[in-house]
Amino acid sequence: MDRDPEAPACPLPVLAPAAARPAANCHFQGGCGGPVPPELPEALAAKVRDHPCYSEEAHHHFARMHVAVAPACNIQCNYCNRKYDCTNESRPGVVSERLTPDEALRKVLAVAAEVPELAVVGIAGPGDPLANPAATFGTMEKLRRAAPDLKLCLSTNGLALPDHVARIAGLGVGHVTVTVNMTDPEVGERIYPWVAWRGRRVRGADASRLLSERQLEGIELLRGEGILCKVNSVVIPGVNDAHLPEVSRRVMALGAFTHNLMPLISAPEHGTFYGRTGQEGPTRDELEAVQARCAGAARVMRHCRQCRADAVGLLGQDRNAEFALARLPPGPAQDAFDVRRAHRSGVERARALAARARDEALGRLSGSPPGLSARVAVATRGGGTVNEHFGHAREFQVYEVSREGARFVSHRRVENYCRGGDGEEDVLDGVLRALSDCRAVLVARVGHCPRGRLAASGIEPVTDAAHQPVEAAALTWFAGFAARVARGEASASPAPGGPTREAAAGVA
Ligand code: CLF
Ligand code: SF4
Repeated sequence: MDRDPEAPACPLPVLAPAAARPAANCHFQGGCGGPVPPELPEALAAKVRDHPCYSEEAHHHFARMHVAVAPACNIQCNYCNRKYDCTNESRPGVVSERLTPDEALRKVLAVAAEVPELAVVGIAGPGDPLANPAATFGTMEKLRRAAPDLKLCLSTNGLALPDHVARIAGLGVGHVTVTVNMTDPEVGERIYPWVAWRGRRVRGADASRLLSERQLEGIELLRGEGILCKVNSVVIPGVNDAHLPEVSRRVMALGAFTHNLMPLISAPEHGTFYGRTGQEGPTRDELEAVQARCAGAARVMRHCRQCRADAVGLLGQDRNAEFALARLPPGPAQDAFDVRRAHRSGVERARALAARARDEALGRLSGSPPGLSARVAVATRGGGTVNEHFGHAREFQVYEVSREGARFVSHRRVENYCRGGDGEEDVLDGVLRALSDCRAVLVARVGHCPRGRLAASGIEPVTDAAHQPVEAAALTWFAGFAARVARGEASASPAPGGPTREAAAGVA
């Protein structure tokens, strides 16, 4: 089987965060408070340039889809209950329908024909892909033949990873995520009740020790094959939050590319152990604090949407319902390679314009105070511009802006305020809570009523930046804000309002 043409021919270097220089398309890829990581070697930059999960910038332009061909799992996590037919769910392990490899191929080609942004096909469940190797690799072989330009991606708990790295490499899979919640078995005992190993169940600290050894071995083997590895960790307050910086250090030393710290999603109705026992996820502040501590050792991912194992579309979207099996054409759709190629060319033109606009905006900020910063929310539905109406937004992207640049902080999922012409006050209250740490919200349009409520809450509604590139728009607003602070017309301190656990999980 051919290798991914973009895969580097030699093993990946370990990226040491020290001695860093800014990356070409992002001023802050090191994340909150952490050192700026080194500029990516060219081979690595090429591998993440159109992967929406491995590059925050790319997630404005490129889509992923998951095919749910892997139902079984070989471990039990206390935050997981794999069940079906709950289309409002967005927890890992939850899907609406399982697919066979042939059905997965039909679905991918149907999506590719309709979604020119599609760049990556991942297998992420609903169980563990490597506990279902026949279905996982059978699907990947079909996809590799039918649509060789699509990147293949895999997400695994890592228990079986060392056994499969050679096959993963042989299929040209360029990106593998390993979920690593601990490297200390005593921490692991509180997350994993058992793992299945060679026909028996291993329990207690032995289970976590075995799992951790296999995960770390797998990560190191991936580096040896030149495969980019992202490590996902679920932040579980009081269980592993204090331990995760150590996890970051270990996995980065073994060659992981980035560390994705995700909030635990837990509620009694999910039927999970944590849900039943009242274990809560982190608040927004708690999550950001863990991300900041890990940013000392790792390139931290902050734009994860914790997608379902059957998600389709840009990361902020899920278009899976449009492509349910019953709605697909009976035969394979005609592949749309030319459409995807045209989209990629358009993205490169948009990127060049955005970079120029950003640099010009930064140039105008050179006189602003070095310690001043502010958070800004942006309504966008993709394409890297401010292009969403306030009332239609189902999420806002939050940036921390200063004279150094605009750094992505997190997304805030909300209910859309505008329902058929009328806005609902309780929904608007939720949006205001979700944006409570922001000084401005950049939108394409906003109605009279929410405009007043936003302003009264200390959040400036801004429509001047409609259809402008996001970073340049945020920096331009910040230039005006800095001038107002200098004249004593605005306060430099952040907006009042506290974060909530729901906001940390992306729910307003
Ligand atoms: Fe899927 Fe994961 Fe590949 Fe992305 S998701 S297998 S790396 S293509 Fe992405 Fe979804 Fe977060 Fe995963 S937003 S849950 S990080
Ligand atoms: Fe669920 Fe994934 Fe954990 Fe398996 S590895 S129990 S599918 S969350």
